[in-house]
Amino acid sequence: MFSKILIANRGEIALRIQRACREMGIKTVAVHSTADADAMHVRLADEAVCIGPPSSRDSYLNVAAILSAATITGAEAIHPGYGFLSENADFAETVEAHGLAFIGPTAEHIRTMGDKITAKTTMRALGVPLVPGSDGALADLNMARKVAEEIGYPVLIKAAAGGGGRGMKVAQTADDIEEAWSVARTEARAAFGNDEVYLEKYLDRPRHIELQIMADMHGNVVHFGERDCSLQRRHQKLLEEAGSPALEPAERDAIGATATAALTKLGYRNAGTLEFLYQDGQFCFIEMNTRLQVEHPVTEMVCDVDLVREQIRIAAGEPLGYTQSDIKVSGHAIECRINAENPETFVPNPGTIKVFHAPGGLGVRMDSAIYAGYRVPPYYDSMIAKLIVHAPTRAEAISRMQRALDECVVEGVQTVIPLHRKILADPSFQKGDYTIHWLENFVASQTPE
Ligand code: MV4
Repeated sequence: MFSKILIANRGEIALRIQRACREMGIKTVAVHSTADADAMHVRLADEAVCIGPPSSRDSYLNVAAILSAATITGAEAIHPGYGFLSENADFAETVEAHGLAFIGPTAEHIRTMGDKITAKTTMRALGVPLVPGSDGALADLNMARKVAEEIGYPVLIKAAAGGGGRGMKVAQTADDIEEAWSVARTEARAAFGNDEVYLEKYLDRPRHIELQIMADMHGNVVHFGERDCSLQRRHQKLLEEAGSPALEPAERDAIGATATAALTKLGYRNAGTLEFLYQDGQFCFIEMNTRLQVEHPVTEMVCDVDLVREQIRIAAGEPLGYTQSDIKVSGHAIECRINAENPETFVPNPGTIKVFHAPGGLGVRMDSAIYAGYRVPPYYDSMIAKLIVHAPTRAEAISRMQRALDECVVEGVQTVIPLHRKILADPSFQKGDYTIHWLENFVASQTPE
């Protein structure tokens, strides 16, 4: 097992990883920008190294500075957290070339899944169900027309280098295809420097359901059930649940068996998430995330597992030590992301936290790196806390989350807590009756001109 790990991240996820390390008797190295000198992840680490100025590009994305910090502190492994360098194949490769363990998949698997076309081609060959669409990249507009005619409109043109909704255009009818083709390509070239695009049947009211996978380096692959992440606005998730209110346990078992068989054949290792669109009882794979995700705690709560501990054990070469039948999904978990934003306009609202009181009690977990007096810097993501609850049933989890939000006090910056209260009180949310479009419509209905 490692004796020292460098955590190449900040905020709540840096603390989350430190907690796992501490329980495993592993020393931690924090890295930080000058803007984060007073951050909790710096205070609580065994050692801390300043790696650059506030801009992420010069600090949390500064590969040379991070590797130097690992070398001078004698760290044996690097955990990238989420965001920043977590899905950068070149970084993973460089870390390993320096003789350190990258706590994540191989650079090759990160690269494969980073290209959405290669990801789909790979998953198709492994028997994972996909959205009907082009078999690989579109060579030209004529090919786009031909595939669209075959599968039927509406269709969606997506960037191979995409993800997060950028470089994506719908064509409702054949009249729109030329425009969608050229706009998607132009956006993709501008955003990613790669104008390769592909085409899919447009699903009009799907849910976003993702499956948590964990694979060791000895050929063992398991899944920890699904998360429903449909409640998002402009591709920013706001509230996530495990399990999905739309799934029967038998559907989970079936897609889980397909996914674990596929990743076993692929030789995948460490944590991964398969993203599906789920509509009319069908799962359609769209993308794979090769990192630990923000919303991993809801899975931890229902499966009673420490996913970061598992990642670290796997990276150190340990076998999983259990099989799929040992994993039970029990009860229901909900996560509310607490962002320092105006709850109506979503404009970030950095500033000093004047008062902070974290909720507690049975089945309540608050993952956060804020404290009273902490200054939320303007340079990074606006998420300042994740409030997670676990209860025997979904209805009880909703009540528990409402109670926990009532206990939560954050003064000094605006937060999205008032929006969470409204969502949790809404009858269609309470029925679990929502798609990926629900939140945008809900927000619009709450703010009449
Ligand atoms: C889709 C889709 C409908 N049909 N693909 C958006 C981001 C990218 N990860 C995939 N996305 C979508 N792909 C087909 N064939 C709708 C979306 C989509 C979406 C997906 C998941 C969560 C939120 C979303 C919001 C808008 C659109």
